Amino acid sequence: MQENASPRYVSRLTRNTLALILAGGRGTRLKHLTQWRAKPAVPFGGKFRIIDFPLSNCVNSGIRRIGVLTQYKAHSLIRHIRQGWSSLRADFSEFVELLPAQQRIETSWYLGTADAVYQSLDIVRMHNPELVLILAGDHVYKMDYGPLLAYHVEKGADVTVGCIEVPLDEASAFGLMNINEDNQVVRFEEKPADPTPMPGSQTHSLASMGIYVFNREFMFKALGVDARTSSEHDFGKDIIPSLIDKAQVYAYPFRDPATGDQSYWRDVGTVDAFWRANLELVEVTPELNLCDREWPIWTFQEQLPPAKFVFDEDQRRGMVVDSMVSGGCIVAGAYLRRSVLFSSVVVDERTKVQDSVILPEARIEPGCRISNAVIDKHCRIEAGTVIGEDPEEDARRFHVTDSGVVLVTPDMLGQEIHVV
Ligand code: ADQ
Ligand code: ADP
Repeated sequence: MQENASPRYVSRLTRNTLALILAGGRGTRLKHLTQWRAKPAVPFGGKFRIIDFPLSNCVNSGIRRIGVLTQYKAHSLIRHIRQGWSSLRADFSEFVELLPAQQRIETSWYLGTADAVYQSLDIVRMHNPELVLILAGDHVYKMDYGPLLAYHVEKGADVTVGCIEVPLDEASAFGLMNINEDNQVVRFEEKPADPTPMPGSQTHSLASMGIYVFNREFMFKALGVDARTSSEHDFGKDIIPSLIDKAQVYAYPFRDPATGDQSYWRDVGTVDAFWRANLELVEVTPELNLCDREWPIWTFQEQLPPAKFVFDEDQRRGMVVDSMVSGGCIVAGAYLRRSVLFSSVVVDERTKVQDSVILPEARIEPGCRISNAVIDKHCRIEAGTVIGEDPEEDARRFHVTDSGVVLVTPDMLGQEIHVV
Protein backbone atom coordinates (compact mmCIF):
# COMPACT_ATOMS: atom_id res chain seq x y z
CA MET A 1 0.00 0.00 0.00
CA GLN A 2 2.83 2.35 0.92
CA GLU A 3 4.46 1.67 -2.41
CA ASN A 4 1.21 2.34 -4.27
CA ALA A 5 0.77 5.65 -2.49
CA SER A 6 4.10 6.97 -3.82
CA PRO A 7 3.83 10.40 -5.47
CA ARG A 8 4.48 9.07 -8.96
CA TYR A 9 1.77 6.45 -8.58
CA VAL A 10 -0.71 9.09 -7.42
CA SER A 11 0.22 11.53 -10.18
CA ARG A 12 -0.33 8.79 -12.76
CA LEU A 13 -3.82 8.34 -11.33
CA THR A 14 -4.63 12.06 -11.29
CA ARG A 15 -3.43 12.37 -14.89
CA ASN A 16 -5.72 9.55 -15.92
CA THR A 17 -8.76 10.98 -14.18
CA LEU A 18 -11.51 13.08 -15.69
CA ALA A 19 -13.30 15.29 -13.18
CA LEU A 20 -16.94 16.18 -13.78
CA ILE A 21 -18.19 19.03 -11.65
CA LEU A 22 -21.97 19.07 -11.16
CA ALA A 23 -22.87 22.73 -11.37
CA GLY A 24 -26.44 22.69 -12.58
CA GLY A 25 -28.43 22.67 -9.37
CA ARG A 26 -30.56 25.54 -8.30
CA GLY A 27 -29.84 25.66 -4.57
CA THR A 28 -33.27 26.92 -3.55
CA ARG A 29 -32.31 27.23 0.13
CA LEU A 30 -30.10 30.19 -0.76
CA LYS A 31 -33.35 32.02 -1.57
CA HIS A 32 -32.88 35.12 -3.71
CA LEU A 33 -29.10 34.67 -3.94
CA THR A 34 -29.79 31.96 -6.49
CA GLN A 35 -32.75 33.59 -8.17
CA TRP A 36 -30.56 34.74 -11.02
CA ARG A 37 -27.45 32.61 -10.70
CA ALA A 38 -26.55 28.96 -10.13
CA LYS A 39 -25.36 28.10 -6.63
CA PRO A 40 -21.77 27.30 -7.76
CA ALA A 41 -21.59 30.87 -9.15
CA VAL A 42 -22.49 32.47 -5.82
CA PRO A 43 -19.62 34.72 -4.68
CA PHE A 44 -17.70 33.53 -1.61
CA GLY A 45 -14.80 34.74 0.53
CA GLY A 46 -14.31 38.23 -0.85
CA LYS A 47 -13.19 37.48 -4.38
CA PHE A 48 -14.05 33.90 -5.22
CA ARG A 49 -17.10 32.02 -6.41
CA ILE A 50 -18.03 28.71 -4.79
CA ILE A 51 -17.02 26.66 -7.84
CA ASP A 52 -13.44 27.97 -7.56
CA PHE A 53 -12.96 25.57 -4.64
CA PRO A 54 -13.56 22.25 -6.45
CA LEU A 55 -11.83 23.64 -9.54
CA SER A 56 -8.75 24.70 -7.55
CA ASN A 57 -8.76 21.38 -5.72
CA CYS A 58 -8.63 19.59 -9.09
CA VAL A 59 -5.81 21.73 -10.45
CA ASN A 60 -3.79 21.58 -7.20
CA SER A 61 -4.30 17.78 -7.11
CA GLY A 62 -2.92 17.45 -10.64
CA ILE A 63 -6.29 16.72 -12.27
CA ARG A 64 -6.21 18.87 -15.38
CA ARG A 65 -9.09 17.45 -17.38
CA ILE A 66 -12.28 18.89 -16.00
CA GLY A 67 -15.83 19.10 -17.35
CA VAL A 68 -18.32 21.48 -15.73
CA LEU A 69 -21.95 20.36 -16.16
CA THR A 70 -24.21 23.38 -16.18
CA GLN A 71 -27.91 23.87 -16.51
CA TYR A 72 -29.85 26.21 -14.24
CA LYS A 73 -29.26 29.99 -14.71
CA ALA A 74 -25.74 29.39 -15.94
CA HIS A 75 -24.96 32.78 -17.46
CA SER A 76 -22.64 34.21 -14.79
CA LEU A 77 -21.21 30.75 -14.09
CA ILE A 78 -20.28 30.27 -17.73
CA ARG A 79 -18.85 33.80 -17.90
CA HIS A 80 -16.74 33.14 -14.81
CA ILE A 81 -15.35 29.85 -16.14
CA ARG A 82 -14.59 31.41 -19.49
CA GLN A 83 -12.85 34.45 -17.96
CA GLY A 84 -11.07 32.69 -15.13
CA TRP A 85 -10.42 29.15 -16.16
CA SER A 86 -10.13 28.87 -19.91
CA SER A 87 -6.36 29.55 -19.90
CA LEU A 88 -5.93 26.02 -18.60
CA ARG A 89 -6.74 24.87 -22.09
CA ALA A 90 -3.08 24.84 -23.07
CA ASP A 91 -3.66 21.84 -25.28
CA PHE A 92 -6.16 19.01 -25.49
CA SER A 93 -4.73 17.22 -22.48
CA GLU A 94 -5.44 20.10 -20.08
CA PHE A 95 -8.80 21.82 -20.03
CA VAL A 96 -11.83 23.06 -18.20
CA GLU A 97 -14.66 22.27 -20.56
CA LEU A 98 -18.21 23.53 -20.20
CA LEU A 99 -20.87 20.86 -20.68
CA PRO A 100 -24.25 22.62 -20.70
CA ALA A 101 -27.46 20.61 -20.85
CA GLN A 102 -28.04 20.63 -24.59
CA GLN A 103 -30.35 17.71 -25.30
CA ARG A 104 -27.76 15.89 -27.38
CA ILE A 105 -28.87 12.45 -26.24
CA GLU A 106 -32.31 12.95 -24.83
CA THR A 107 -34.95 15.52 -25.48
CA SER A 108 -35.03 16.51 -21.81
CA TRP A 109 -32.70 18.77 -19.84
CA TYR A 110 -30.60 17.15 -17.11
CA LEU A 111 -33.14 15.42 -14.88
CA GLY A 112 -30.74 15.10 -11.96
CA THR A 113 -27.08 14.59 -11.13
CA ALA A 114 -26.79 11.06 -12.55
CA ASP A 115 -28.72 12.05 -15.66
CA ALA A 116 -26.35 14.99 -16.21
CA VAL A 117 -23.42 12.57 -16.26
CA TYR A 118 -25.39 10.06 -18.33
CA GLN A 119 -26.06 12.69 -20.97
CA SER A 120 -22.33 13.44 -21.10
CA LEU A 121 -21.16 9.82 -21.37
CA ASP A 122 -20.09 10.18 -25.00
CA ILE A 123 -17.76 13.00 -23.98
CA VAL A 124 -16.35 10.85 -21.16
CA ARG A 125 -15.80 8.08 -23.70
CA MET A 126 -13.97 10.47 -25.99
CA HIS A 127 -11.51 11.50 -23.25
CA ASN A 128 -11.09 7.85 -22.24
CA PRO A 129 -9.99 8.33 -18.60
CA GLU A 130 -9.23 5.44 -16.26
CA LEU A 131 -11.20 7.00 -13.42
CA VAL A 132 -14.04 9.51 -13.31
CA LEU A 133 -14.23 11.83 -10.31
CA ILE A 134 -17.68 13.32 -9.87
CA LEU A 135 -17.74 16.44 -7.74
CA ALA A 136 -20.43 18.74 -6.41
CA GLY A 137 -19.88 22.30 -7.54
CA ASP A 138 -21.26 23.88 -4.43
CA HIS A 139 -19.05 23.08 -1.44
CA VAL A 140 -16.27 25.08 0.14
CA TYR A 141 -13.23 22.98 1.11
CA LYS A 142 -9.62 22.28 0.28
CA MET A 143 -9.00 18.66 -0.61
CA ASP A 144 -6.21 16.77 -2.31
CA TYR A 145 -8.09 14.27 -4.48
CA GLY A 146 -4.89 12.21 -5.10
CA PRO A 147 -5.13 10.15 -1.88
CA LEU A 148 -8.85 9.57 -2.57
CA LEU A 149 -8.06 8.12 -6.01
CA ALA A 150 -5.22 5.98 -4.59
CA TYR A 151 -7.55 4.69 -1.86
CA HIS A 152 -10.18 3.81 -4.46
CA VAL A 153 -7.66 1.74 -6.44
CA GLU A 154 -6.16 0.08 -3.35
CA LYS A 155 -9.58 -1.00 -2.12
CA GLY A 156 -10.41 -2.47 -5.52
CA ALA A 157 -13.59 -0.38 -5.37
CA ASP A 158 -16.10 0.11 -8.18
CA VAL A 159 -17.24 3.34 -6.56
CA THR A 160 -15.81 5.37 -3.68
CA VAL A 161 -17.85 7.99 -1.87
CA GLY A 162 -16.15 10.84 0.00
CA CYS A 163 -17.63 11.16 3.48
CA ILE A 164 -17.62 13.35 6.54
CA GLU A 165 -19.15 13.25 9.98
CA VAL A 166 -22.04 15.68 10.47
CA PRO A 167 -23.99 16.58 13.64
CA LEU A 168 -27.12 14.50 14.03
CA ASP A 169 -29.45 17.52 13.97
CA GLU A 170 -28.17 18.47 10.48
CA ALA A 171 -27.90 14.92 9.15
CA SER A 172 -31.27 14.74 7.38
CA ALA A 173 -29.90 17.10 4.69
CA PHE A 174 -27.38 14.46 3.55
CA GLY A 175 -27.01 11.01 2.11
CA LEU A 176 -26.13 8.88 5.16
CA MET A 177 -24.26 5.61 5.24
CA ASN A 178 -23.26 2.71 7.40
CA ILE A 179 -19.87 1.12 6.79
CA ASN A 180 -18.16 -2.11 7.91
CA GLU A 181 -14.71 -2.33 9.53
CA ASP A 182 -13.07 -2.18 6.08
CA ASN A 183 -14.98 1.04 5.19
CA GLN A 184 -17.19 -0.76 2.69
CA VAL A 185 -20.60 0.89 2.53
CA VAL A 186 -23.28 -1.54 3.69
CA ARG A 187 -26.21 0.87 3.74
CA PHE A 188 -26.93 4.19 2.08
CA GLU A 189 -30.01 6.30 2.59
CA GLU A 190 -30.54 9.68 0.94
CA LYS A 191 -31.72 12.39 3.31
CA PRO A 192 -33.62 10.20 5.82
CA ALA A 193 -36.26 12.09 7.78
CA ASP A 194 -35.21 10.43 11.01
CA PRO A 195 -31.40 10.07 10.89
CA THR A 196 -29.53 7.71 13.18
CA PRO A 197 -26.03 8.28 14.56
CA MET A 198 -23.08 6.31 13.23
CA PRO A 199 -21.92 3.33 15.32
CA GLY A 200 -19.75 4.46 18.23
CA SER A 201 -21.22 7.96 18.27
CA GLN A 202 -24.26 9.50 19.89
CA THR A 203 -23.93 12.85 18.20
CA HIS A 204 -22.80 12.38 14.59
CA SER A 205 -23.81 10.57 11.40
CA LEU A 206 -21.59 9.57 8.50
CA ALA A 207 -22.60 11.65 5.48
CA SER A 208 -21.79 11.59 1.80
CA MET A 209 -20.01 14.70 0.54
CA GLY A 210 -21.71 14.13 -2.82
CA ILE A 211 -18.37 13.26 -4.41
CA TYR A 212 -17.78 9.94 -6.12
CA VAL A 213 -14.92 8.10 -7.83
CA PHE A 214 -16.00 5.63 -10.51
CA ASN A 215 -14.01 3.21 -12.60
CA ARG A 216 -14.80 4.27 -16.14
CA GLU A 217 -16.23 0.97 -17.40
CA PHE A 218 -18.22 0.46 -14.25
CA MET A 219 -19.74 3.91 -14.58
CA PHE A 220 -20.88 3.22 -18.13
CA LYS A 221 -22.58 0.05 -16.90
CA ALA A 222 -24.16 1.65 -13.83
CA LEU A 223 -25.45 4.73 -15.60
CA GLY A 224 -26.27 3.23 -18.95
CA VAL A 225 -28.88 1.02 -17.40
CA ASP A 226 -29.98 2.73 -14.24
CA ALA A 227 -29.97 6.42 -15.02
CA ARG A 228 -32.87 6.18 -17.45
CA THR A 229 -35.00 3.65 -15.65
CA SER A 230 -34.90 5.14 -12.18
CA SER A 231 -37.39 7.62 -10.90
CA GLU A 232 -35.20 10.55 -9.98
CA HIS A 233 -32.02 10.17 -12.05
CA ASP A 234 -29.92 11.14 -9.09
CA PHE A 235 -26.69 9.72 -7.61
CA GLY A 236 -27.75 10.12 -4.00
CA LYS A 237 -31.37 9.04 -4.44
CA ASP A 238 -31.03 6.25 -6.98
CA ILE A 239 -27.62 5.18 -8.24
CA ILE A 240 -25.54 4.87 -5.05
CA PRO A 241 -28.25 3.10 -2.96
CA SER A 242 -28.94 0.67 -5.81
CA LEU A 243 -25.25 -0.29 -6.07
CA ILE A 244 -24.65 -1.18 -2.42
CA ASP A 245 -25.65 -4.85 -2.82
CA LYS A 246 -24.36 -5.24 -6.36
CA ALA A 247 -20.93 -3.64 -6.29
CA GLN A 248 -17.90 -2.72 -4.22
CA VAL A 249 -18.83 0.68 -2.81
CA TYR A 250 -16.33 2.17 -0.33
CA ALA A 251 -16.37 5.24 1.89
CA TYR A 252 -13.35 7.56 2.01
CA PRO A 253 -13.21 9.59 5.22
CA PHE A 254 -12.10 13.16 4.53
CA ARG A 255 -9.60 13.79 7.31
CA ASP A 256 -6.50 15.85 7.79
CA PRO A 257 -3.67 13.38 7.00
CA ALA A 258 -1.41 14.99 9.64
CA THR A 259 -3.82 15.08 12.59
CA GLY A 260 -6.50 12.58 11.64
CA ASP A 261 -9.09 15.27 12.47
CA GLN A 262 -12.10 16.01 10.34
CA SER A 263 -11.12 18.50 7.63
CA TYR A 264 -12.82 21.84 6.93
CA TRP A 265 -15.83 21.31 4.66
CA ARG A 266 -18.86 23.55 4.34
CA ASP A 267 -22.10 23.20 2.45
CA VAL A 268 -22.98 26.89 2.22
CA GLY A 269 -26.42 25.94 0.94
CA THR A 270 -28.51 28.16 3.20
CA VAL A 271 -28.38 31.91 3.78
CA ASP A 272 -27.35 31.29 7.41
CA ALA A 273 -24.56 28.86 6.44
CA PHE A 274 -23.37 31.20 3.70
CA TRP A 275 -23.28 34.17 6.08
CA ARG A 276 -21.54 32.16 8.81
CA ALA A 277 -18.89 30.63 6.53
CA ASN A 278 -17.98 34.03 5.11
CA LEU A 279 -17.72 35.61 8.54
CA GLU A 280 -15.58 32.73 9.84
CA LEU A 281 -12.92 34.04 7.46
CA VAL A 282 -12.42 37.24 9.48
CA GLU A 283 -11.41 35.27 12.57
CA VAL A 284 -7.77 35.69 13.56
CA THR A 285 -6.86 32.16 12.41
CA PRO A 286 -9.76 30.89 10.34
CA GLU A 287 -10.12 27.19 9.73
CA LEU A 288 -10.16 27.88 6.00
CA ASN A 289 -6.80 29.50 5.29
CA LEU A 290 -7.07 31.44 2.03
CA CYS A 291 -3.44 32.59 2.32
CA ASP A 292 -2.12 29.03 2.04
CA ARG A 293 0.55 29.12 -0.69
CA GLU A 294 0.61 25.34 -0.82
CA TRP A 295 -3.04 25.15 -1.85
CA PRO A 296 -3.96 28.37 -3.65
CA ILE A 297 -7.58 29.03 -4.58
CA TRP A 298 -7.63 30.27 -8.14
CA THR A 299 -10.29 32.53 -9.56
CA PHE A 300 -11.01 35.19 -12.14
CA GLN A 301 -9.49 38.41 -10.83
CA GLU A 302 -10.80 41.56 -12.34
CA GLN A 303 -8.08 44.24 -12.68
CA LEU A 304 -8.95 46.59 -9.82
CA PRO A 305 -7.18 49.28 -7.83
CA PRO A 306 -6.29 48.58 -4.17
CA ALA A 307 -8.94 49.07 -1.52
CA LYS A 308 -9.02 52.63 -0.23
CA PHE A 309 -9.84 53.87 3.28
CA VAL A 310 -10.67 57.49 3.97
CA PHE A 311 -10.66 59.03 7.47
CA ASP A 312 -13.16 61.86 7.85
CA GLU A 313 -11.09 64.48 9.75
CA ASP A 314 -14.05 66.75 10.52
CA GLN A 315 -16.21 64.04 12.02
CA ARG A 316 -13.21 62.02 13.33
CA ARG A 317 -14.76 58.95 11.72
CA GLY A 318 -13.39 56.02 9.76
CA MET A 319 -12.39 52.63 11.16
CA VAL A 320 -12.15 49.09 9.78
CA VAL A 321 -11.42 46.16 12.10
CA ASP A 322 -11.65 42.36 11.91
CA SER A 323 -12.73 42.51 8.28
CA MET A 324 -11.70 41.49 4.79
CA VAL A 325 -11.85 44.19 2.12
CA SER A 326 -11.29 43.36 -1.55
CA GLY A 327 -9.83 45.33 -4.42
CA GLY A 328 -11.71 48.31 -5.79
CA CYS A 329 -13.50 49.03 -2.48
CA ILE A 330 -13.75 52.50 -0.96
CA VAL A 331 -14.60 52.86 2.72
CA ALA A 332 -14.94 56.57 3.46
CA GLY A 333 -15.58 57.88 6.97
CA ALA A 334 -17.44 54.68 7.85
CA TYR A 335 -17.17 52.08 10.60
CA LEU A 336 -16.72 48.49 9.55
CA ARG A 337 -16.42 45.56 11.90
CA ARG A 338 -16.44 41.77 11.42
CA SER A 339 -17.50 42.07 7.80
CA VAL A 340 -16.47 40.89 4.35
CA LEU A 341 -16.51 43.36 1.48
CA PHE A 342 -16.26 41.80 -1.97
CA SER A 343 -14.71 43.68 -4.91
CA SER A 344 -15.70 47.28 -5.70
CA VAL A 345 -18.01 47.89 -2.76
CA VAL A 346 -18.45 51.49 -1.64
CA VAL A 347 -19.33 52.29 1.99
CA ASP A 348 -20.01 55.96 2.53
CA GLU A 349 -19.60 58.34 5.47
CA ARG A 350 -21.35 57.88 8.81
CA THR A 351 -22.38 54.38 7.84
CA LYS A 352 -21.86 51.50 10.26
CA VAL A 353 -21.53 47.93 8.96
CA GLN A 354 -21.16 45.02 11.36
CA ASP A 355 -21.26 41.22 10.99
CA SER A 356 -22.22 41.53 7.34
CA VAL A 357 -21.28 40.13 3.97
CA ILE A 358 -21.42 42.64 1.13
CA LEU A 359 -21.19 41.18 -2.37
CA PRO A 360 -19.42 42.90 -5.30
CA GLU A 361 -20.34 46.35 -6.52
CA ALA A 362 -22.83 47.08 -3.75
CA ARG A 363 -23.03 50.69 -2.64
CA ILE A 364 -23.98 51.69 0.89
CA GLU A 365 -24.86 55.36 1.00
CA PRO A 366 -24.22 57.73 3.96
CA GLY A 367 -25.69 57.27 7.41
CA CYS A 368 -26.82 53.61 7.14
CA ARG A 369 -26.67 51.05 9.96
CA ILE A 370 -26.30 47.49 8.71
CA SER A 371 -25.74 44.38 10.81
CA ASN A 372 -26.20 40.61 10.40
CA ALA A 373 -26.87 41.04 6.71
CA VAL A 374 -25.99 39.62 3.33
CA ILE A 375 -26.21 42.37 0.70
CA ASP A 376 -26.28 41.03 -2.87
CA LYS A 377 -24.20 42.20 -5.80
CA HIS A 378 -25.13 45.61 -7.30
CA CYS A 379 -27.46 46.60 -4.43
CA ARG A 380 -27.68 50.31 -3.68
CA ILE A 381 -28.67 50.88 -0.07
CA GLU A 382 -30.14 54.35 0.21
CA ALA A 383 -28.87 56.89 2.72
CA GLY A 384 -30.12 56.38 6.26
CA THR A 385 -31.34 52.78 5.80
CA VAL A 386 -31.29 50.55 8.90
CA ILE A 387 -31.00 46.80 8.38
CA GLY A 388 -30.63 44.07 11.00
CA GLU A 389 -32.09 45.79 14.06
CA ASP A 390 -35.84 45.21 13.75
CA PRO A 391 -36.73 41.75 12.36
CA GLU A 392 -40.37 42.67 11.72
CA GLU A 393 -39.49 45.78 9.82
CA ASP A 394 -36.78 43.90 7.85
CA ALA A 395 -39.19 41.08 6.99
CA ARG A 396 -41.51 43.56 5.28
CA ARG A 397 -38.89 44.34 2.62
CA PHE A 398 -36.25 41.64 2.80
CA HIS A 399 -35.74 37.96 3.50
CA VAL A 400 -35.00 37.27 7.18
CA THR A 401 -33.75 33.80 8.20
CA ASP A 402 -34.83 31.96 11.35
CA SER A 403 -31.63 33.00 13.07
CA GLY A 404 -32.12 36.63 12.07
CA VAL A 405 -29.75 37.09 9.11
CA VAL A 406 -31.20 39.58 6.61
CA LEU A 407 -30.73 38.94 2.88
CA VAL A 408 -31.11 41.95 0.58
CA THR A 409 -31.10 41.60 -3.22
CA PRO A 410 -31.67 44.22 -5.94
CA ASP A 411 -35.12 42.75 -6.69
CA MET A 412 -36.22 43.42 -3.13
CA LEU A 413 -35.08 47.04 -3.48
CA GLY A 414 -36.92 47.35 -6.79
CA GLN A 415 -33.61 48.10 -8.49
CA GLU A 416 -32.62 47.15 -11.99
CA ILE A 417 -29.14 45.92 -12.76
CA HIS A 418 -27.06 47.99 -15.12
CA VAL A 419 -23.81 46.26 -15.91
CA VAL A 420 -21.28 48.67 -17.30
P1 ADQ B 1 -27.65 17.60 -2.59
O1 ADQ B 1 -26.57 18.60 -2.39
O2 ADQ B 1 -29.01 17.91 -2.02
O3 ADQ B 1 -27.18 16.17 -2.07
P2 ADQ B 1 -28.16 18.01 -5.39
O4 ADQ B 1 -29.10 19.11 -5.12
O5 ADQ B 1 -28.53 16.98 -6.36
O6 ADQ B 1 -27.79 17.20 -4.10
O7 ADQ B 1 -26.78 18.70 -5.83
C1 ADQ B 1 -25.54 18.04 -5.99
C2 ADQ B 1 -24.69 18.80 -6.99
O8 ADQ B 1 -25.17 18.56 -8.29
C3 ADQ B 1 -24.70 20.32 -6.83
O9 ADQ B 1 -23.40 20.80 -7.09
C4 ADQ B 1 -25.68 20.79 -7.89
O10 ADQ B 1 -25.35 22.08 -8.36
C5 ADQ B 1 -25.51 19.76 -8.96
N1 ADQ B 1 -26.73 19.47 -9.73
C6 ADQ B 1 -27.99 19.25 -9.26
N2 ADQ B 1 -28.84 19.00 -10.26
C7 ADQ B 1 -28.11 19.06 -11.41
C8 ADQ B 1 -28.41 18.91 -12.79
N3 ADQ B 1 -29.64 18.63 -13.18
N4 ADQ B 1 -27.41 19.07 -13.69
C9 ADQ B 1 -26.16 19.33 -13.28
N5 ADQ B 1 -25.81 19.50 -12.01
C10 ADQ B 1 -26.76 19.35 -11.07
C11 ADQ B 1 -25.97 15.57 -2.55
C12 ADQ B 1 -26.03 14.06 -2.38
C13 ADQ B 1 -26.08 13.71 -0.90
C14 ADQ B 1 -24.90 14.35 -0.21
C15 ADQ B 1 -24.90 15.86 -0.44
C16 ADQ B 1 -23.69 16.55 0.15
O11 ADQ B 1 -27.17 13.54 -3.07
O12 ADQ B 1 -26.06 12.30 -0.73
O13 ADQ B 1 -24.92 14.07 1.19
O14 ADQ B 1 -24.88 16.11 -1.85
O15 ADQ B 1 -23.89 17.93 0.10
P1 ADP C 1 -23.36 37.46 -10.84
O1 ADP C 1 -23.82 38.27 -9.67
O2 ADP C 1 -23.61 36.01 -10.64
O3 ADP C 1 -22.00 37.85 -11.30
P2 ADP C 1 -24.67 39.27 -12.62
O4 ADP C 1 -23.66 40.30 -12.29
O5 ADP C 1 -24.96 39.02 -14.05
O6 ADP C 1 -24.30 37.85 -12.05
O7 ADP C 1 -26.02 39.60 -11.89
C1 ADP C 1 -26.52 38.90 -10.82
C2 ADP C 1 -27.22 39.89 -9.93
O8 ADP C 1 -28.10 40.60 -10.73
C3 ADP C 1 -28.01 39.33 -8.81
O9 ADP C 1 -27.96 40.25 -7.77
C4 ADP C 1 -29.44 39.26 -9.33
O10 ADP C 1 -30.35 39.56 -8.30
C5 ADP C 1 -29.44 40.29 -10.40
N1 ADP C 1 -30.05 39.91 -11.69
C6 ADP C 1 -29.45 39.23 -12.67
N2 ADP C 1 -30.28 39.06 -13.71
C7 ADP C 1 -31.42 39.68 -13.39
C8 ADP C 1 -32.68 39.85 -14.04
N3 ADP C 1 -32.91 39.35 -15.25
N4 ADP C 1 -33.64 40.53 -13.39
C9 ADP C 1 -33.40 41.04 -12.18
N5 ADP C 1 -32.25 40.89 -11.52
C10 ADP C 1 -31.27 40.22 -12.09
